[in-house]
Amino acid sequence: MKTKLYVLYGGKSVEHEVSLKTAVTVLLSIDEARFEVYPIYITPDGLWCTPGHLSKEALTIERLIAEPAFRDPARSIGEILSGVMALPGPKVVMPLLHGSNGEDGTMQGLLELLNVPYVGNGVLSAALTLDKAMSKQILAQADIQQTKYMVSRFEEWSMDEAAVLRDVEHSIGYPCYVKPASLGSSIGISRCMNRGELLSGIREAFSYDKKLVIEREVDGREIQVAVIGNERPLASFPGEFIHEHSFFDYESKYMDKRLTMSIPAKLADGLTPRIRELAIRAYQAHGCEGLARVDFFLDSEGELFLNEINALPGFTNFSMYPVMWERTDGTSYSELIEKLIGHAIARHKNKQTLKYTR
Ligand code: G1L
Repeated sequence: MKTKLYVLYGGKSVEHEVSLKTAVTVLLSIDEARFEVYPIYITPDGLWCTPGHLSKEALTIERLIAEPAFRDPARSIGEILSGVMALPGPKVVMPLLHGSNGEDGTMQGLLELLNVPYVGNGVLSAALTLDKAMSKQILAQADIQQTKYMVSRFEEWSMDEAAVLRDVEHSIGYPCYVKPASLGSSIGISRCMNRGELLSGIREAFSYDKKLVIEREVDGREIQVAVIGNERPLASFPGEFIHEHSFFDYESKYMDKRLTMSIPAKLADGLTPRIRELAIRAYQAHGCEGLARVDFFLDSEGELFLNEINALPGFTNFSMYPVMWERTDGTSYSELIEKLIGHAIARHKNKQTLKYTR
């Protein structure tokens, strides 16, 4: 019996469109001889649509969001998923969702409760990697070098703005970046060169989140590593993302055509194995499973700083993560998806062997 693959996409998120694009790419690359594919669309309002089987020939972004079957928002998430899970045969879920209703561990929690295998990180690592402040604590604990940073909460900001500004200037300095702690994309992020910019940057960021991280800029190269696996993760060759501007915004971040990738990145002797090992250490420190992309800065003195770990990296066929694997060991996009599904099923199977009674 073919494995039923449920692909969750769309979602109540600023990255709705990115998710649609990703879903089309993923769906087109699935081997229909091995999987029976059921797309499940989540509308921008967060309504779940009834899954309908869709063959590749019929697939476009327009169809994915306009097909009447997918336009029929069912009554509840529970109803849809419990219906789906009651069907016979092996199943796996692939959540292609970004933002606070999918990437932060809540969707993973729902799938755990349903006891169905799902691709990607579990509850803990999904939640930890989404929260930049938590992630920085984990990295500090693991002794992995990061740029200078501080965390600011809205409560303290609203009590004494001037004190927070002084604190940033004293312990971080300029140029610095102000970021909402828990948004996946570049939304709400500002680069600040002086007090005026810092003030408006902090106000802007607080409109997205009650918690911010403020980081010292590292002037250097951006090096990324793709990591895959559960207990024994593997790291790809480092890749370098070369971009024209000193800061890329939400727009350009996902414009595949503007990306210039150098893989393997040209690095001094000994640095490549060090970066790959650091990426795996960061991955394990967060308890990651399935996959993550680990991003570094390399400054002009050759110092390496871990920038962030991304549990849901860009995942179209032009994105860094799949391309890094292709260049590392020849894994194609569709093979990569099958590997990830394999890790999802292995993790699930492994968990079934645990005892829950004394
Ligand atoms: F399913 C995977 F492989 F775990 C997976 C899921 C989601 C990989 C990458 C992504 N990425 C995204 O969903 C996205 C944030 C790029 C689009 Cl919404």
